[in-house]
Amino acid sequence: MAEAIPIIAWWFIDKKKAFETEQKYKETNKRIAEVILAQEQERAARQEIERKEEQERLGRQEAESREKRERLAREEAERKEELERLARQEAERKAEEERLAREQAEYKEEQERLARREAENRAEQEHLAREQAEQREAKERLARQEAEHRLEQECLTREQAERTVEQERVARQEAERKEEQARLARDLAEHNERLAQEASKKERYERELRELGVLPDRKITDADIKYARAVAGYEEGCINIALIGNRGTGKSSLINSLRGLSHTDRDAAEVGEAETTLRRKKYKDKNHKNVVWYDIPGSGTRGVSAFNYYYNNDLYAYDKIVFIHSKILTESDLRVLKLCQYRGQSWISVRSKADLHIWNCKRRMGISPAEARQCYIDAVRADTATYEARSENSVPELKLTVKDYIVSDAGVLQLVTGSEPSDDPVDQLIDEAAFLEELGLSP
Ligand SMILES: Nc1nc2c(ncn2[C@@H]2O[C@H](COP(=O)(O)OP(=O)(O)O)[C@@H](O)[C@H]2O)c(=O)[nH]1
Ligand SMILES: [Mg+2]
Repeated sequence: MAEAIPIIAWWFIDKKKAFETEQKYKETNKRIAEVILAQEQERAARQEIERKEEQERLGRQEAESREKRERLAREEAERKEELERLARQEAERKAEEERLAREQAEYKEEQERLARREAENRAEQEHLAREQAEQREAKERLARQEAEHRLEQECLTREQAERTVEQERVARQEAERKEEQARLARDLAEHNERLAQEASKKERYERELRELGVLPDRKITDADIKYARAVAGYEEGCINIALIGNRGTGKSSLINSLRGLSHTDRDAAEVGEAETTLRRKKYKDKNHKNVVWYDIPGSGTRGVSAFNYYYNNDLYAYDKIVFIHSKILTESDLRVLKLCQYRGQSWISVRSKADLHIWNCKRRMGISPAEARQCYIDAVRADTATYEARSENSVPELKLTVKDYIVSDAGVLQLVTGSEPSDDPVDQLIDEAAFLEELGLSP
């Protein structure tokens, strides 16, 4: 309770203070209201003055306003006019602007069109440039391709040419090889042919030699020759000439004529059909001191080989053999001559008794002596031609070239002694001069 007393005291104090404050406040408000009222009256009086001044001012203002309104009306009219003008101007300006805008738009459009054209042109140009570039590129590519192609072609051509050259070289080599082979084959064939020819020739040669009677074991030695010469009375430094031929062919008669002797001369050889001596006889020659004559009877016969006849009669001993015959040469006769040739011995063939044969010819054929002479010469020449034909198959070494000297003992004697020639064609000389020349006895 003690505590509640101060609180109530405080509460009364407070209440008193509030009351006093409110009283103060009411008095203030009353004074304020009085002041405000005085002020309000004063303000109303002032407002009345002001209202009168205002009315006056308003009257003035009204006049000014009227004046102003008239002025404004005027101004309004002017302004309207001005506005209209401006509107017109505006309209014109707008029209102008529109026109300008249109022009601008057109211009713009034109510009755009031009720009488009330009762009199109540019695009076109670019396109063209691209196309040109492409074309150029294509051209360059083509040119490159062409160059490559040309290069390739050149390369191919070169290769082709090289191939051709190579082929030609190979062909040439092949041809040369073939030619070489052919040449070798030819050489071989020729060689073989030569060998065959040589073999055949050797065979022929050996056969011919066999036919002649020349055998490998039968050789004529130097000693044989020396002995035969000693037996025959061979004279060194002279030409020792043997006349061979069958009996009765005229050997003895011809030796007499060659020595310049007639049959009746003391030194003359015995002549005649009856002469049967088979011995060899030697005759010296007074007219030709370097010649010695030998009369060798008989000749090769059918049963005796040429070699045997040649060997048996020591024919190898003489420097020259004169084969006398008065008819065509037989095979045996030719073999004897071949043997002389084989031995490298000098020989000649003489057809004797020309006068006798011509006279016989004249008588047998009933022709003139001159005709008979020519007829006989032709017949002998024809015979001579057959000798070569008959030895045609002989090897070259044994081929005979027979020159038959047609002579008569009288003709030879006439030449050797230098006696008068006969007018009778039967006795006229034929080969006598050539015969003597061949013997080295030219007058
Ligand atoms: N008409 C003629 N007869 C000749 C000739 N040669 C030789 N006779 C003859 O022929 C024969 C024989 O001659 P001969 O010389 O003894 O021959 P040989 O045996 O070879 O010696 C003889 O009667 C000769 O008179 C000639 O040239 N003319
Ligand atoms: Mg005789």
